[in-house]
Amino acid sequence: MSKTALITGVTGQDGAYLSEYLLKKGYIVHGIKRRASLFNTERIDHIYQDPHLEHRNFILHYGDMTDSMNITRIIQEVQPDEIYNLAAMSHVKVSFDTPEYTANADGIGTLRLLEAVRLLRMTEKARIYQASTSELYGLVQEVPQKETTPFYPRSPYGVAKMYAYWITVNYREAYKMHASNGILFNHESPIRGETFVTRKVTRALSRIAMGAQEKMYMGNLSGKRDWGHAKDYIRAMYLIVQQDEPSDYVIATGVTTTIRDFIRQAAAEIGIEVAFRGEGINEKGYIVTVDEKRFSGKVGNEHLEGIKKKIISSADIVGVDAAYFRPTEVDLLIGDATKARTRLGWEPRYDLAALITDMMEGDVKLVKKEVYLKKGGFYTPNYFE
Ligand code: NDP
Ligand code: GDR
Repeated sequence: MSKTALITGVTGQDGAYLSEYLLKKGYIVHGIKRRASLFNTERIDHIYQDPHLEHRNFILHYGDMTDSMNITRIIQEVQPDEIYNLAAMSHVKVSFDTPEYTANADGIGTLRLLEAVRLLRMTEKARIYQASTSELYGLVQEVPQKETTPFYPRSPYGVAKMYAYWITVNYREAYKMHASNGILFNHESPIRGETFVTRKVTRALSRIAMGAQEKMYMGNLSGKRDWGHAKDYIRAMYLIVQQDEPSDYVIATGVTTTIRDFIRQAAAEIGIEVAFRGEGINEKGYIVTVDEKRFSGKVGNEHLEGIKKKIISSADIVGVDAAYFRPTEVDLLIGDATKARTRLGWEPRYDLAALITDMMEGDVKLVKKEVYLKKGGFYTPNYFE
C-alpha cells in the first residue's frame, strides 16, 4: 500500500521538490497551502491535479501554522505516515520586522503540529521531520558546526527555530515519537525565493546581462555560507524519516564561500569577470572583462554590446545598501555532515559550481522570456526588493 505524507509549506522551494520526489516514490502526498489573494502554487503547478479528478495522489488543503484547529483537523483527515514540517516565515532579515509572527508560525507552529499528533493518538503511526536550520549556530561556537555544537541564534527566526528544535526533541523523548530534526545549511535552486541572496544575485546578473536592470544593491558581502542544492537536501529529509531510530542530523556540503565570491562565480558562469573595489558601504563591483564566446553562448550575441559599454564606462553593477544589513549577523557557516554521510549514506551530488550553473541557466531563461515579452509590448513586473 502507498504511504501517505503530509507536507506543510508545500508551496515553498523545499515543499515543491519534496512533493515531486515523494510522488515519484509512489506516495500519496497531501500539502498545506495558505490562502493568498493571488495564486501561490507556481512551484507545484507541474504536479498539480485538478480537484475534480478521481484517484488523486497530490491533494492540497488550506491551512496555516498559526491555527491549531486547522492543523489538527487536517492531520486527522489525512492520517499521514510521515509529516514534513517545512512551513515557516523563513527570511532571517524579515524576522527582525515580524518577530512575534515568526515566533508564532515557526516556533509555536511546530508545537501545534506535535501536539495534534499526540492528541490524535498518532504518536506511533506518524513520523515527523522538523525543518531545523544552521541559523541555530548563529554566532558560531565551533568550526565546522556539527550536531553537538552549542547553539547561539542571532535573529528572531533563529530563536523561533531553536524552540522548534527543542520541542521536537522533547516530544521524541517524552512521548517516544519518531520525530527528527534536519539541521540543514543553506540550500538553493532555480526556484529559490527571489529575496534570498543567491537567487537575488543570479536573477540580477541575468537582468544586467540583458539590459533589463542597471545594478544590484546588496548587504553584507563578507558573510560566508555553506551552500548546497535543494534537490540534494530534500533527499536527506526523506532518509532521516526512513531510519529505524529518530535522530538529529546536520546536512551540509562542508565548503563555505563569501557572498562576494558567489557573485564573482555566478558572473563567470556567463563569461563576465567582476572585480570589487572600495570598502564597507563604499564597496562596488565592476565588470572588468567579458569572455565573448562564453557570453554569447550562454546569454546571446545581441546583448554583448551592452556589456562592452559597461566595461568602457566603468559603470558599477554592484553597490552596497545598509538597508540590507541585519541588526545581528551570522558571519560564518560551514557544516560537518559526517553523521549524515555515515548513518544515512547521504552525499550531495551538486557542488557550488553545479548549483550556480543550474541557477544561472534558470534565470537567464526567465529573463529572456521577460525581454521577449517587453519587446512584444507586454507588461512585465519588476519585483524590486
Ligand atoms: P520557503 O520560504 O521557500 O517556503 C516556506 C513555506 O512555508 C511556503 O510554502 C510558505 O507559504 C509556507 N508558510 C509560511 N508561513 C506559513 C504559515 N504561517 N502557515 C503555513 N505555511 C506557511 O522556504 P524553504 O522551502 O527554503 O525552506 C523550507 C523550510 O526549511 C523552512 O522551514 C525553512 O525555515 C527551513 N530551512 C530552509 C533552509 C534553506 O536554505 N532553504 C535551510 C534550513 C532550514 P507561501 O508560499 O504561501 O509563502
Ligand atoms: P540566510 O539566507 O539568512 O542565511 O537564511 P540569505 O540568503 O537571506 O542571506 C545569506 C547571507 O547573505 C547576506 N546578504 C544578503 N542577504 C539577502 N537576503 N539579501 C541581500 O541583499 C544580501 N546581501 C548580503 C546576508 O546578510 C547573509 O549573511 C537562509 C534561509 O533560507 C533560512 O530560512 C535558513 O534557515 C538559512 O538560510 C539556513
